[in-house]
Amino acid sequence: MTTISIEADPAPIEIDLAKTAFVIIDMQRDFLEPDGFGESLGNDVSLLRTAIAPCATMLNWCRGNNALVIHTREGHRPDMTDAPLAKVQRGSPSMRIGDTGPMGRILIRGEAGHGIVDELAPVDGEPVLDKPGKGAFYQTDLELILRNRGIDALLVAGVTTEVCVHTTVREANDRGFRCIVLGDCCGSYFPDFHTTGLKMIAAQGGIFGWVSDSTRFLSAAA
Ligand code: TIU
Repeated sequence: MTTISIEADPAPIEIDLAKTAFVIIDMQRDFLEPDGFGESLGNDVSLLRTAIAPCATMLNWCRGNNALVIHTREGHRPDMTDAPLAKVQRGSPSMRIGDTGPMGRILIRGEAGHGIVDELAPVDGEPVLDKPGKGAFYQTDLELILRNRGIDALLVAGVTTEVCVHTTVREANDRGFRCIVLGDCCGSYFPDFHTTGLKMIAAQGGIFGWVSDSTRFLSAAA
């Protein structure tokens, strides 16, 4: 057991590293690179790319210290039987889920755009969860994996802060997991949503969890 105390908002938090997982949400080309789903919705994808380097640093630390790393990807089966019509038809994007773009069919499993960016590519032994929704617990075996490994705290990273990261943190919090969101490892197409999204997590005594960053985590873990 290695217990460390991480500086965080609203207060420092103690975690046992053996009971902690690093969960990286949806760091996929479709969200982070031009010509993917994010851009098809009218977003500037460069805003998310600041999260890549700190996520890579965290990954490196986790791999060197045998911490459980879990990657998620948002996307759908090629036949799209798991894609709600209400999701596919939402808004007026330039391309819809399932349409063919420069990185293959948008948000479809197996396509290049659906894959995780090269800088954060999963390695053997790191579970990769395919999720059809925004939350990483919805219709996945994430909770089973975490319970089987005796995990009670999650270091959470990924995109976007107010959409898939927030949804996942809320789901995890209701299931009794303590979430420490690493702000510099997250990103949003809307900088004010990122800032407010993080504030919402730590407000009211940490209503959804704690907010810290990779620097504060690494100095606590050193
Ligand atoms: N992964 C994730 O956040 N999916 C989204 O669709 N996010 C947006 O901000 N659109």
